[in-house]
Amino acid sequence: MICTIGYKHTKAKEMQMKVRGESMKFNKESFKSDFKKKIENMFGMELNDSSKLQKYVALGSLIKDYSTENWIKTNKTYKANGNKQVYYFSMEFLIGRLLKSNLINLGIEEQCADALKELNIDFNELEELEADAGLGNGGLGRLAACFLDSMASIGVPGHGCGIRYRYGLFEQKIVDGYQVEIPDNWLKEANVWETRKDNKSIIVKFNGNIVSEMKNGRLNFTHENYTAVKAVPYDTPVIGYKNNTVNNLRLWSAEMVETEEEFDFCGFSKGDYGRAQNYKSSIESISQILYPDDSHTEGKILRLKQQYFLVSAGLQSILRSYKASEKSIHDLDKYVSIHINDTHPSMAVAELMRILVDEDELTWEEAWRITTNTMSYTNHTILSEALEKWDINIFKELLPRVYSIIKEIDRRFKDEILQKHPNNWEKVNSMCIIHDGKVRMANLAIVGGHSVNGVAKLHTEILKNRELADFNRFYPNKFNNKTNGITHRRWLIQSNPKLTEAINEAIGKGWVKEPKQLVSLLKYAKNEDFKEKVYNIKKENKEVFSNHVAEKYGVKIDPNSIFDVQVKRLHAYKRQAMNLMNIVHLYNTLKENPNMDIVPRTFFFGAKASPSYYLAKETIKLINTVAYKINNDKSINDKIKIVFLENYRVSLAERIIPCADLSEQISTASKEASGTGNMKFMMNGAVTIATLDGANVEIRDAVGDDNIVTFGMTAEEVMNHEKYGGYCSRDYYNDDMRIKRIIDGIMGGQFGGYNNEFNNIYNSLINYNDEYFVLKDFDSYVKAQDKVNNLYKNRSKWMEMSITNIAHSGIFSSDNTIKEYANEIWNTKPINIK
Ligand code: 26Q
Repeated sequence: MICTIGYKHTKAKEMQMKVRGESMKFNKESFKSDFKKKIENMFGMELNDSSKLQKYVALGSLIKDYSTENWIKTNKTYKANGNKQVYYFSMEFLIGRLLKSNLINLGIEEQCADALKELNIDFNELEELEADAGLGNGGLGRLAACFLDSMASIGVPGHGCGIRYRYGLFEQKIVDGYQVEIPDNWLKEANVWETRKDNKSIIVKFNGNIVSEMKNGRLNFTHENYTAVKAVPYDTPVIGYKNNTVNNLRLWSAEMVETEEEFDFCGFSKGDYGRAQNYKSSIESISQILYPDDSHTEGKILRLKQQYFLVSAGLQSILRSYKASEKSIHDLDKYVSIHINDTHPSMAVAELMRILVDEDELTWEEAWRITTNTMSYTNHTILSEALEKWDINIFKELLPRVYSIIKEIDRRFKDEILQKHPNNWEKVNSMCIIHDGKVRMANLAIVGGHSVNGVAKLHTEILKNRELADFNRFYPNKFNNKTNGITHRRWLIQSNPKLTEAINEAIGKGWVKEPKQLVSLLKYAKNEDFKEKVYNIKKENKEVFSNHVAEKYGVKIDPNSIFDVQVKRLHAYKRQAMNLMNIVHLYNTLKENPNMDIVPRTFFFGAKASPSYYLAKETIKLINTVAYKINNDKSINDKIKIVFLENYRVSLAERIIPCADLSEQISTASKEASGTGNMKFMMNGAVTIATLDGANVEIRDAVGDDNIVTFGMTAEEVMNHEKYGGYCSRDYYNDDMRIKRIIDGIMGGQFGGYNNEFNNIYNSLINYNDEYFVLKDFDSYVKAQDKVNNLYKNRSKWMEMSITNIAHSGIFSSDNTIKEYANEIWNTKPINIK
């Protein structure tokens, strides 16, 4: 369905005033009439004749209308006041759905739901029609989305800049236990939130060659014979929470240049139309798909094209509007901050240099001052296989001018190193940008900006003291920590309305604007009535979800069982396999002793595996294989069940997290930079079973040892083993009868599966010496799980833990994180939109 959005709706202006209570009050009646008119205008029919999809589209479009006036006003205010603007450059924005969160942020959710009810429309049904905007892989992409929500809600002038992928992260189907990937056609229906801005298109240039010539004593560079790609922006309003602020998310789509004018500009003559047509599909492919990988860098040319496409379109567009303001280009860093989300957009450093030097004719030194003051970079990983490196030959050919600029940055940087450390080539090799035939993107991002931050205290310490220690010594003031956060609006208010209400009744609503106030809930952590209330809310949530599981998966689960949840991308370091080993161990024990006194448990997994990551896919198959056997084994009296949740995504996270009793955060210490799921679970009253990794450490510090169950090696121990050896996983297999039985059982067909089906898992655990210390941590994990079982038996104690977790979760609101970014990195202040 194609949808045209006529947002110049005079009614919208009126409504905007009503929403803000400026003249008449927003009320159900006016909303109903707006809604009916919207259906008539968009579809030429009456409400009663419209389909559910049409109702959803009209509703979304109406809500967008309500935000339009403030969107314009916000923009105008920023321009008039000359406020510093932040641009968050990210290859991923994992947004999910916007209908409900926009209603909540506009403060009209209840009235709209009531009004729809009166019209006999089920709001929840319409909500389900919105496709998740799955333009991200996992944590990094979701963080970008939480940050947008927080920037707008605090009033920080901050905007997203990304790619409008035609297909988001693949849809996962489980067929016979295997993951099958289906293209995510999220734009099949209408995307009601976006506005295409043709008139703001940008030309991005690839390939070709560079000609240099002396002009007025200055060497000028011209790009010739390039391939031109038109970048067309699609803007989505980012609505702040009841504060009139509407920021912008600008996503770029790659298109073929079409008009004769554009065509000439691109260096084709008219007769070349045929040749040019051949480029069409290759050009459009740039914004066609999101790379479904969250840790390996494959070095694919198309990915490099995507990165430059984003960076060049984004920067050109920012500079175009900056120049229109008539401010001096020399002051750019006073008015603009560009934040680089991991190394993926780190070419922004070189691209800004190119624009300032080649187009604005600044000196190299002045351009460098501006660039480094403008750019800042967040590192999200220490996994070496995830550090981006591009082959110089690929780079040179695709981006000749950008490559020569990187070479010059690198040359000057090497000089600087040698000046500080004469003849120290080891230092040069460790820090320089171009090395061993590759461009090291992290090095470019570190050298080219004024700030490098990690995403949790532990992670930042590891960066400073180990992975990037040379850089930290070289730039002692550049490195800093910004612990991740999550938006409590989506992850509590929106996804768990009953818990929200209980909190409001107990401590009032102050926490909504100031999430740290949740700590007042501590007063209720020992209050038996409140515990009972929170317990019952969790139980109701679990009941609803149990019905869904019965319907969708045909598995009957007990809402009174412990809901033990591990949902996140599938990766060896996240150790879903260890979770599964514990389940198999429990099963083996139960088979021997069916009357064993354990609280019934339902183990939930949800995870997508990168399509080329065989070990991860095999792990999914193993989980499903074990699940099938255990779920159908009557002899264990339904004590344990396993549910693999298909197609884990933002909207599914919103449903399962409020049901969780236990949050599984069991990565090998030092490997998970932060984690953000851990924070979402905690905020919804789950107790965490965790290694001391990423932000788990900060969660432990906040709630205290009595309110979290930790186990396993420390990061220090892991890193020492990595450095000095001394671990032999085969010994654990031979010496621990539980481990031997589990692995032999799986490999010997105890659960089914064809011969050698789980060889990759076996090899990684035994023959390749278990890189992620699964067997080494197994015993302490089993003990921790046993502790959970005992704790849960004491409901009063458990609920005290649960409430204590909710109470301390306020510090993990991304509002706090964004305030720190704004103060300490971007040097920008929140603005009040009247
Ligand atoms: C790179 C090159 C080619 C293709 C794909 C990629 C790629 C894409 C996505 C590499 C990495 C990612 C995503 C990484 C990610 O999500 N990291 C997570 O970031 C979270 C937010 O900071 C942290 O909480 C998690 O700990 C971290 O794993």
